[in-house]
Amino acid sequence: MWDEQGTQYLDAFAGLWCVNLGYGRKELIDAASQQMAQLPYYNLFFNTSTEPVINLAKTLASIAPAHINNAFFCGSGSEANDTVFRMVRRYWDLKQQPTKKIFIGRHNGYHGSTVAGASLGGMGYMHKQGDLPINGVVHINQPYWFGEGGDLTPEEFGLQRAQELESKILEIGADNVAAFVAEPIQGAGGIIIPPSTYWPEIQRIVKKYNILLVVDEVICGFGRTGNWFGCDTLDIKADLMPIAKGLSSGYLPIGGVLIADHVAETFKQENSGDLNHGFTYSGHPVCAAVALANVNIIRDENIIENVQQNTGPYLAAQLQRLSDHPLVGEVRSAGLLAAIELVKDKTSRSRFDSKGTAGSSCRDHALANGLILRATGDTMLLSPPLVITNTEIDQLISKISLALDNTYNDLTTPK
Ligand code: PXG
Repeated sequence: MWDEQGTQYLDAFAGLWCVNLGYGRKELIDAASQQMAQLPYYNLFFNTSTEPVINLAKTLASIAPAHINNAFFCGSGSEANDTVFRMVRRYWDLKQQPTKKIFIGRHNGYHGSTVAGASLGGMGYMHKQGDLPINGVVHINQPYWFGEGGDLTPEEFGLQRAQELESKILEIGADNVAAFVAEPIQGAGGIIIPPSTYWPEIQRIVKKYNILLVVDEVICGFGRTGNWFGCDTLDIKADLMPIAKGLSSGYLPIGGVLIADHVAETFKQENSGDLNHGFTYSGHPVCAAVALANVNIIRDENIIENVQQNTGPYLAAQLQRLSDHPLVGEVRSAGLLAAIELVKDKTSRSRFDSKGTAGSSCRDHALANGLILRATGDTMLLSPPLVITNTEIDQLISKISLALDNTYNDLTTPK
């Protein structure tokens, strides 16, 4: 990318976790203009559909886990989570279990900025505005070992945090709980990769208490973690998967919810009636055409295999070399999603302060050095386009090294 002065940047954040094919892919631009010329708009409401939407749905069914073969389309990740909210409650009504209405999300989870999305998410700074969360949404703690694990091993901690779900269900009563909602790996919250014990235990619990499992794939989906979905990487069987961002590489706004067969069947049964939900731009044909072209390129150019076998492991190995840096408490990654924790003391994992000074200083030094990344507190976040090469990863690492050195100097030089 180049700014208005012509300064060049490496965008190691892919716009906002989304420009997975990188900027300037002609095929995506052509897909948009061709569809625009052929049919710029038609709705999906009255038993009608359009070709790009039908083909996109078919293609998504072919790449999603085997038990997922239906899609609902909308305009964004937030709308996808609002759709989940309405769909899940309607599902339990149709199942004759109308008391199952409460959603359990996680503190520091992110599911969007609409009323339902921000409520399902657990961002305190969002909840403070507008009296959120709305009724019927509660939260448990996150599986963030580095920040909150204390003296427990990651495995012990992962189990403990997963078991908070069971305690919460017992407190509310399983007959009142509709769904558990979580990202496979938290994105905006700080690229938090749960300990290996976490997801197996969560899945045991949702099964035991007959709770739907909503796995938000808005960031993890479409190759980010080295498989089509975060669910594939972490071996999670979801009932509903919100998607957006990498679905179109951000070229046009489109989101959706991928729906497991047993849930979709409930809505298709005779006497179920319509789910009275949808948006003017649900399955917008131009957005769908671009999404379809995007998914086809990811598949035909073996981009996911390359992330899994080449660039992902290469990034992990290069990041590992930064762990000796005095500021670095941990590096972690899954595919091309990576975090660097900045600390004052490596052993106790303590921070310089609670204001995220180290993180924002590192981000500013990186930017001054031509590298775009994001800081959440003192956690540096990387989510480069999936087409990044190993040579570009070398450039990324040398720019981060310099930013770390400059940050360390700032923090340790007496003023
Ligand atoms: N779910 C997840 C997991 C997300 O990351 C959304 C839903 C909402 O998608 P839309 O398309 O409505 O924005 C997201 C979005 C950040 C940041 O600061 C992250 C997102 C959005 C804005 C800022 O990292 N993620």
